[in-house]
Amino acid sequence: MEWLQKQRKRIQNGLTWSMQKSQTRLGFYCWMVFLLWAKTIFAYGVDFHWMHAANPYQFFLVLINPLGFTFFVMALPLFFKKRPLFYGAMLTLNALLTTFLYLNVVYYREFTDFMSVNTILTYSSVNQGAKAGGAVAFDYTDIFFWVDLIVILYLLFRKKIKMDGQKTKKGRVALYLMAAFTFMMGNLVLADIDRPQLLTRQFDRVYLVKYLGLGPFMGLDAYNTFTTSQVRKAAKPDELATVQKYVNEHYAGMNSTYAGKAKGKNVIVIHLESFQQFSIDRKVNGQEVTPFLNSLYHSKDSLSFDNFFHEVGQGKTSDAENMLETSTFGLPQGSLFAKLGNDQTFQAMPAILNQRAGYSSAVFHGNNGSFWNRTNVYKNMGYQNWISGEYFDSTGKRATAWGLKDKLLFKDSIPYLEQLQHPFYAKYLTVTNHTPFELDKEDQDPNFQTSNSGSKYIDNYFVTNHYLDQSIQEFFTYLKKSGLYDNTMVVLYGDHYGINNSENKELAPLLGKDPNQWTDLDTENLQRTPLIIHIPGFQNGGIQHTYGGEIDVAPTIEHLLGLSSKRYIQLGQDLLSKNCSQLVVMRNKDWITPNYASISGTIWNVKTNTVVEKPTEAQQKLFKKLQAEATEKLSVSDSLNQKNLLRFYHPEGFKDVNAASYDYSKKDTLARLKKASQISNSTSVFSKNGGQTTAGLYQTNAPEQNATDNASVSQSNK
Ligand code: GP9
Ligand code: MN
Repeated sequence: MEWLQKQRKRIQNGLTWSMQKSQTRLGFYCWMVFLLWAKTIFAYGVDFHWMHAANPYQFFLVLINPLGFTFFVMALPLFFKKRPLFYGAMLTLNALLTTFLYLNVVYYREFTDFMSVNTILTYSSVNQGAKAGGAVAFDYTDIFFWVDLIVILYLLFRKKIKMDGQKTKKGRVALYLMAAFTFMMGNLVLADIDRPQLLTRQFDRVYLVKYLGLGPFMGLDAYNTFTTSQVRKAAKPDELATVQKYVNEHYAGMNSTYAGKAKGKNVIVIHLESFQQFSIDRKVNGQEVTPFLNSLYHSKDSLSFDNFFHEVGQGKTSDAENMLETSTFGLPQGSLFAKLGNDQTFQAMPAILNQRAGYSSAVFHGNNGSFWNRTNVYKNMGYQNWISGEYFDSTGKRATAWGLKDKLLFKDSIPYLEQLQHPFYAKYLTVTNHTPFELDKEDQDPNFQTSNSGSKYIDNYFVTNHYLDQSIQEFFTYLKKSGLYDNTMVVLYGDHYGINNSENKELAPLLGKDPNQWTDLDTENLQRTPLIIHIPGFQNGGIQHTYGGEIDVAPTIEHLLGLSSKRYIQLGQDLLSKNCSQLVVMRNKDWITPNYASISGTIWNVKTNTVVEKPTEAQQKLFKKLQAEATEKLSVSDSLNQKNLLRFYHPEGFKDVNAASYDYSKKDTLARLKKASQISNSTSVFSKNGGQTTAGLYQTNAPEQNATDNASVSQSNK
């Protein structure tokens, strides 16, 4: 009893104290900031799952990030002299910021993503507005967002909070604003320590909110949207003519030895995260790091490339994806997916293959759907299914920091893969071989002993390489058992480097090189990633030495499928074509050919690994020409993408993709796949297997496999 009274007294004292404090304008201002901060943190925790903050440092940033912005915005009414104006503006701003927060809460519940300026402006077209509206998920805890406003209004009305007539001095308000701004900048610096290049790369809306808060994210997004829309507004249809001319002049044609050799087959693209060519055929402690990939690489059924380069910029994985899907480059800065992906017109592989040859399509990936803005981009590319991290059980040891472990991704994807109608175009984005290449002991092969290089990245890298290799092998075993293998072309490629230049000293001896003799060309040579196009039964494969890059994959695949790429705006060339130029252009304007390379303006002789010190006149002319070609290729791509010129281009037989017609929610996807499998001429593996799942055929030695209770389409089909 006594205790209760004590507590009551305490609460009363607290209330009196806060009432006193709120009687001044400064006190009222602080209270407002505190309330908005508390509401934001509440939303962060309850609805946004702390934006997947992974360590105390990130949690700290999450806790402080609403402060700078809120202090800044709420200080503005302090400039007002009149009492009603000051209090009115304070309440209005609180209501506006709360509405903004609350809209994001509701949106996030449906889409696991934050609203961008674009989603607000084009809500109905991009995100199936009607459906989204119908699906709005309210929760009883939502009252928390509004209760403070009601209470304050009541207290003001009952004069429990008296309106302070004393105006705050202008200089003082300016000081508050400056302090708040400095706080925001400090926040940015702290964020950049944990996630360098946060602003330039702009990975993901969830990341930006985690590090900077909702307000600054919205400001940044508004700025991006504005600059992009300015560039696009200025663009004219005839600018497309320059691009078209370039494409016509550079079309390399098909090679009849290979054209159509995979016609009608399913296509599975396996994106080997951070996997570099030097790991192929690499032995560590006398043991192959990736024995299965090596066997694919050397198979007679594979067209394998040993001079294939990644060409990504800051958009890393997303740039690689963009190149493979569209045969155009990423942007000079940042990620095209993140910056332009919301409303970009794509004429990409899933739509092309669907419209030309009736392919269904899906992407499988174990990370959040929103990462790299994939959910919006995939809709604009015409992907029918986006099976992202939200579909899988990624709890406990089933995931690394980058999402579901590869062995589990492949296994848990089967209930969806087996439902796809044939032919299909499916993409798997692996993640376990991602820096820092950490893998739980239980997942490591006890029979594989990694290097002892002096760099933990390199030693870890081989471990995750080996894990990736095993996961691919398990997947291939399933493909064979399920019968998918024989009618499927599998394209495997490494998206970009995994080992940073800072590790080259430790890497050199493993590659049989002297670290002291390491050159810039050696670094450039490391930018090779594997490209293996495996066509079961082909028998006419072998290792191709053609120089090429990620930009060239789409036309190569199209031609293998017997579809000419000539009518599309694609900047790459079929790597199997006899006319392939073999000039590989990097995103930073460097380039490499079978004979020469330009690295930061210095020309290297590729064959001798030396700088071309005194070029002959003919050489000078050649280098100038090659540089001009490289620069032109990039600028054509940038003009095309930044101005969104494809919206003016209508290739023969190509219908614009309607992003609004795709729904990636798990519920809708399950229903859609199930429905397709029920029609009498269904061609899915599931249907061919007599309406039975083939998931039981999948074998993995992943120790976490049984911890899953994934809802499978197959089960819901029974
Ligand atoms: C995340 C994965 C990694 O989903 O694709 O992207 P990256 O960091 O390699 O660009
Ligand atoms: Mn990547």
